[in-house]
Amino acid sequence: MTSAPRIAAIQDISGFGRCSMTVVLPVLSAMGGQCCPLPTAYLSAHTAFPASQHATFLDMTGQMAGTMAHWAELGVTFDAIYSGFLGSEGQISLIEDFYSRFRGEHTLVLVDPVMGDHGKPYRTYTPDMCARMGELAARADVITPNLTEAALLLGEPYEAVPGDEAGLRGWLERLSLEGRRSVVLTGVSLVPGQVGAGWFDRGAGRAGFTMTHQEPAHFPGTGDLFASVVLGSLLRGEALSDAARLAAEFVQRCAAHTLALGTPLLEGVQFEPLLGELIGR
Ligand code: PXL
Repeated sequence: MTSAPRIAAIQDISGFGRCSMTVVLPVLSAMGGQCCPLPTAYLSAHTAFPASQHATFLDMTGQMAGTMAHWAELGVTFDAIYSGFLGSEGQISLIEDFYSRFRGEHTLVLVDPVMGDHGKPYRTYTPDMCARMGELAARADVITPNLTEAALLLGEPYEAVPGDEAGLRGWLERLSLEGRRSVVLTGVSLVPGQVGAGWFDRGAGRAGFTMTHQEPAHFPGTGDLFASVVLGSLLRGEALSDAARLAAEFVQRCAAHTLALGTPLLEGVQFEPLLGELIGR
């Protein structure tokens, strides 16, 4: 009996604004995975929308331990455990418990250490929470930080982000924790007009870069789209460098498509019409 790779998706659900669970689920399904959602929080909309007295945030920490116990009772096993935006610091200990129960010899643990962007932490991420995120990420097989998150993980100021290839290779190696984990660093730009990712593959013991055309806009949720494609690709047995290239190119095409359609940037990229490109490759 062969079945689709099964992924525990530990993410928030944002009701409006494509990001986290509403991106992770369709992308991983299109790529042939079976996603089991473990929601961390329900928000009326992602936090990049302007603050509003009507914005809701339902912390779902209270559901997590019971869900894990039920899944353990059902004998569920996972090929991957993928976490992203977290609702509270307490959830990090619960994810560590999740690893203790469900991380098998062949389970791929991907931590997208979602903490901030453009040099600033998201408004719900306290310094203590960022420190704990670093501890969680230390246990991952693969991490997918953006440059802001990479600086936070390395304890460097954002201004220290290297602008050249040699400096970025140095950061990739430091982020790999002496080659113990693989890294895909997003939002990297080496030449004007191009953006992409730097990667360190712990299996191959080497680093490299994949670049695409830089679209003239920034959309929330593209980090989640990127990390989901990387995971889907790795679960199909593709190399990390190929996974990074597929993700960078797919995100670029979704951004270009969305810009052509002209919908509001805060709604995220319109990946839906392009999902077919990810199926059965
Ligand atoms: O894409 C990261 C993300 C996920 N979930 C929520 C967010 C953000 C980024 O702003 O607000 C709720």
